[in-house]
Amino acid sequence: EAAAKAAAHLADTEPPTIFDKIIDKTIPANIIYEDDEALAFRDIGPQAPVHFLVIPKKRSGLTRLSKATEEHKALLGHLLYVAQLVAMKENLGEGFRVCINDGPNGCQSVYHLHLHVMGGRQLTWPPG
Ligand code: DGP
Repeated sequence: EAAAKAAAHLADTEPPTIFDKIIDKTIPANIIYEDDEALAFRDIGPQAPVHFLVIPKKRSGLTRLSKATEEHKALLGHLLYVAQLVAMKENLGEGFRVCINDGPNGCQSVYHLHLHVMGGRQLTWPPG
């Protein structure tokens, strides 16, 4: 019963997104990293010479970062770890930026948690 409760707690209440089709490979994406839990692929509208997204393969209720619960802590850590792993593979040793847009004020457009990783040029601060 505890497991069922946990599953219900993590259930998605919002519809699937375009990222589900990228995960199941029914639409193409330039995938640059994949493991059991995470996928990284190049953003369709790059804002820097290198711009990729890191997403969980199972959304697990994480339509947006603000939906995170205790159960998501290990996955969140893993996504951040993958972000730097792939950044290093992409030769971003001079520096890069990791960004998560949350909700309307954060300009989030796809409701499946994703980390933006951008680099390959001098980035400016603050972002708009
Ligand atoms: P956000 O605004 O943080 O929700 O960013 C969503 C990002 O997803 C945006 O930078 C563009 C990217 N994106 C949307 N649809 C696709 C797609 O079909 N393929 C790829 N590669 N990226 C996509």
